[in-house]
Amino acid sequence: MEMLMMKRAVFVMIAAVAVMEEKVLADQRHMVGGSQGWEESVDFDSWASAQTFKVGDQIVFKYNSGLHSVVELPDESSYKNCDIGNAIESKSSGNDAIKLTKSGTRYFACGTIGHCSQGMKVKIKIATGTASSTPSSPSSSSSSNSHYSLLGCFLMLLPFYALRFM
Ligand SMILES: [Cu+2]
Repeated sequence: MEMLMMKRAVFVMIAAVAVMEEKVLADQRHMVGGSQGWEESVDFDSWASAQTFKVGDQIVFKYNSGLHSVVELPDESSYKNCDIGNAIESKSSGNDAIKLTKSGTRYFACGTIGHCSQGMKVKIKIATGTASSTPSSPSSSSSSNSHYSLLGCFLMLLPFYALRFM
């Protein structure tokens, strides 16, 4: 009876590790502004600084399409000055997913008059590979992937070692 429960516990631990690993490696979707979404009252600077954006991830803008929109601005100065007229892309469905296809910085703002200057804008800094990898080194993403897998194997073996001493 006890043995069965232990086996179950081990199985659950292995499953948890597998799920964790999946989460680390999979491309992520970032809901801009968190649960509040694309809204004037959100502090997008602090939202963005708590996120790690990497190539392959998506950012999703959810908002009331009658009130807001999403425009992408080409550079830092357009972003600072809220030059909506310089927009290189605009979306207005109310549920817009944008794929981060390469590293670098991208600038987004609301296209509604006055909203950008009220703070409805966000700067997305996209890292190459995972957070800890150094940009410009092409092998970095694969090496960090194998690092995670090694960690996963180690964690999977742990419960077996623990069982021996029970
Ligand atoms: Cu707006």
